[in-house]
Amino acid sequence: MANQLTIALAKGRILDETLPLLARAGIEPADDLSSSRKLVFATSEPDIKLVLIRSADVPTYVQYGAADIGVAGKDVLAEHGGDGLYESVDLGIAPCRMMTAGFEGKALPRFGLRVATKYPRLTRKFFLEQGRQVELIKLYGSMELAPIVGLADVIVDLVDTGNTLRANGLAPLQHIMDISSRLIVNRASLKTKNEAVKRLVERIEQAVEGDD
Ligand code: PRT
Ligand code: MG
Repeated sequence: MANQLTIALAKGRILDETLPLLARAGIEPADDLSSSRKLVFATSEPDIKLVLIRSADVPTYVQYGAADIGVAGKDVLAEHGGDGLYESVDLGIAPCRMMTAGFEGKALPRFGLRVATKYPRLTRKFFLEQGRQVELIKLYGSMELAPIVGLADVIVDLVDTGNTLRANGLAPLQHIMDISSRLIVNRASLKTKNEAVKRLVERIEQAVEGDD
């Protein structure tokens, strides 16, 4: 239906900050998202539904139009590459930094540096721009463990307070990029559902602006 919109939301920390924002935009889920096992939720708006998926899957759902709109971290978006997506508002949600990290003061090999990360594409690009070819080790979580057990020389991970690195005897080394969550829109929906999409994006924009 031309005016039915689906919003893809990531479970976890982004969701906790997105729900109040959506509520301010007048969109409230019909059930309690945190206690329900459902994946699709009706909302207070008859034409808007929510799907709840893993953070790294949000760009893919929106790219293929399975969701018209989504909320995802810039880290996940940049790693995905952004095909088929229009990146709209910076929601300012879940801010952090993408950094390289490792043991402070430890000499690193000039060649064959081993880097463990959840973000292979961004990591390769970052080191290539520095003229370094690295050996990438793809992990799905707990990157901090890799240097400790000798799996990698350094990691590329997100840093907020720095507590996780410190607790594991590691330090942030190089800043790669600032991260926050963004509203993304399927490029085809922007055309086929232009009015409805525009209205929804504007409501969310206003909710962000009224945030302070
Ligand atoms: O659980 P799943 O694998 O599905 O996804 P996920 O673990 O990526 O989801 P979740 O809920 O953790 O949310 C991830 C998104 O939140 C990321 O894509 C970022 O855009 C955003 N975000 C913001 C963060 C952090 N801050 C953050 N600090 N995601 C993860 N962290 C982790 C970091 O990886 C490290 O382990 O927190 C630890 C560091 O925090 P500090 O405060 O100790 O420095
Ligand atoms: Mg997690």
